[in-house]
Amino acid sequence: MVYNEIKHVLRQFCFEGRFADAQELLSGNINNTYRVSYTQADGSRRDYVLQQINTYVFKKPEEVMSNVHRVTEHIERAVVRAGGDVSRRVLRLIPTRGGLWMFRDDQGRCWRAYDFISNAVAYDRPERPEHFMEAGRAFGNFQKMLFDFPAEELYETIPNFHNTKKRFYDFVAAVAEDKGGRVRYVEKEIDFFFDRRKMMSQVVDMIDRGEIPLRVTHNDTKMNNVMLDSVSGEGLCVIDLDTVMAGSALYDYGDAVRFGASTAAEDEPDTSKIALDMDLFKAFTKGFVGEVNGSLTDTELKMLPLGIKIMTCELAMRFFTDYIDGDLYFKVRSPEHNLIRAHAQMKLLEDIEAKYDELCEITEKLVRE
Ligand code: GN1
Ligand code: MG
Repeated sequence: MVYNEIKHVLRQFCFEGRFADAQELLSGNINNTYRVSYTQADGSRRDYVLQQINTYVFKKPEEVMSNVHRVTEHIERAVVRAGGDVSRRVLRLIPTRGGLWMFRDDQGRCWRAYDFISNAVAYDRPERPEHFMEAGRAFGNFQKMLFDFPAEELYETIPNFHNTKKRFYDFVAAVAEDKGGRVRYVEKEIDFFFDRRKMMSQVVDMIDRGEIPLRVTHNDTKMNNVMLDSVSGEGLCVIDLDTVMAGSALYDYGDAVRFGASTAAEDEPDTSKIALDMDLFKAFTKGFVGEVNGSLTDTELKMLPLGIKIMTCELAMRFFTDYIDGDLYFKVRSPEHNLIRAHAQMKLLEDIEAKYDELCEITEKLVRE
């Protein structure tokens, strides 16, 4: 089955060896991802990642690939300078036989390929706090390696991606339009976002006033977007670079904590199981701050916990807006999936709000260490 979906694409890429096997990887919410294995002349296996880029989400896939190519090259140079292993510490694109980074098939579907990073795992949830500390180090290091990359040269692959003010207007417009006929059932949720409108816009306002800078950021820092060594657990490489563009360091930090320090999955239907795990929060913060301390400004370091609040609220509102729109953006497994996800993020946000002063105190302490 899987093979039938991708067989017309396989011969387009410079994969080495003889095709052996393909399997779909299901953890992403946006692109379709496959792991493909090739048998080498000496009998060993070499694996690649093949992805179909979601062009509803990424309207200009060539620009996505240009960003990914430039950023991975930049990181590769940094890894070489630091004497690291480039086969494991940076994503490496596989070109098409025509020498491009993307193949567009005759149905207009866009494909790209990477080397698969061997003996490494992308966890959906940290199994131990050390895993999450390593993720923090990996995302912090990712930012550090890109501090000298000119942010303004990157394309904005999804315009206004973390512009929470614009996201709020989109939410209001979706409610007014009520495409899916679902609004009358969700009045409480609507109030929830109106109550947090001011809170959500704080980072956008600080950027506009020049109080914090735009940097090259990842913008989708889920724990499963970082590969850890399967034996040592060491953070190796950040993946899923489609949304790398100019953004705020607070958002990268905040989105990672939102996802990885939650006690339950992003779509846990039983909200009583959802809270922010303080040990995981501390572990990530320690790893992240250890890398970026001295590079981020004092204001950025101080405001890190605000990033957690805003990213959680933004995603709750994005899931909710997509539910109202009739599920156009995120892949869903049931008609209520987006609403369940929104409720889960709303519960998580309430817990973050209750713990906020403590989050700020701990962060300040870790910054001073
Ligand atoms: C999407 O592609 P994936 O699953 O890593 C989304 C993120 C959300 C996330 C929530 C391009 O990420 O913004 O935080 O789902 N990516 C895009 O799980 O919208
Ligand atoms: Mg991903």
